[in-house]
Amino acid sequence: MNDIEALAGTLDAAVRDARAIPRLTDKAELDVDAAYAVQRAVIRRRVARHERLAGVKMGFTSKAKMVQMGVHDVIWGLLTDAMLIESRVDVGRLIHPRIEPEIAYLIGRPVRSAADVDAAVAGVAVGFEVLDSRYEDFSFTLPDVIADNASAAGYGVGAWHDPRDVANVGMLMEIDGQAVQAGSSAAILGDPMRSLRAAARLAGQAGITLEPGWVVLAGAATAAVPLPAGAHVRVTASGLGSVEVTT
Ligand code: OOG
Ligand code: MG
Repeated sequence: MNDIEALAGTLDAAVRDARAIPRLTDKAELDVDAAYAVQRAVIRRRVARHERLAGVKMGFTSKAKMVQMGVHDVIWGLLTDAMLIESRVDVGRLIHPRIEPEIAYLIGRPVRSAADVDAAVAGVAVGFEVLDSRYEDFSFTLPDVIADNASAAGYGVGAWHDPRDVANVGMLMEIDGQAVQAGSSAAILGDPMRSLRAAARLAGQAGITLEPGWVVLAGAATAAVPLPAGAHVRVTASGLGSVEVTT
């Protein structure tokens, strides 16, 4: 087994056991390219367990997230169907979950490069992402978080709307009726469409086609907050309605 597979196995076990591990970079030398190779190997393990690829998530596309996590480059990861949250998520199976508000795009036609993507958008929705870093203290370097599939744990989307300009819509996240984060979609690279184009470019460069039915999460507009058990979370984006999840 080479290092990439061994590191992927460590991360995959951390997900399945819901147990935090030390950062990979504490022991291994890991550059960004190797980190994406580990991420792909983690995903291959999930696919081997019959999970299906369901989309792409972008990370650190807003200042709020970069500042919160101390990481200053845009990253991406892959979503699988097993990560989709319909209305409830069992946080007992996660290590130290957080939740954040997202703008989600629905892909309607195969996208092989950024040039294809504008015409391929079939819908836009408000969404949320549940994050769960597999690292102790939710603390990592850039290669660590890339290898860990950008902390992806789960995601949910509200009703799809016809493609429209969402460059600057107000976003609100409430837990048990209390506002915990508020912001604008403009925090996402000035316009979440820019993040979608970046997703198409990065996936294309990696030889991954965005398939019809896939979801692209453009990245959180605000910092993430801890997601406790017994919580009711609502994320609203003006003009896009809201999406709710209980724990
Ligand atoms: C990494 C994932 C970042 C986003 O929307 O910016 C992300 C993390 O914060 O643990 O999903
Ligand atoms: Mg996110």
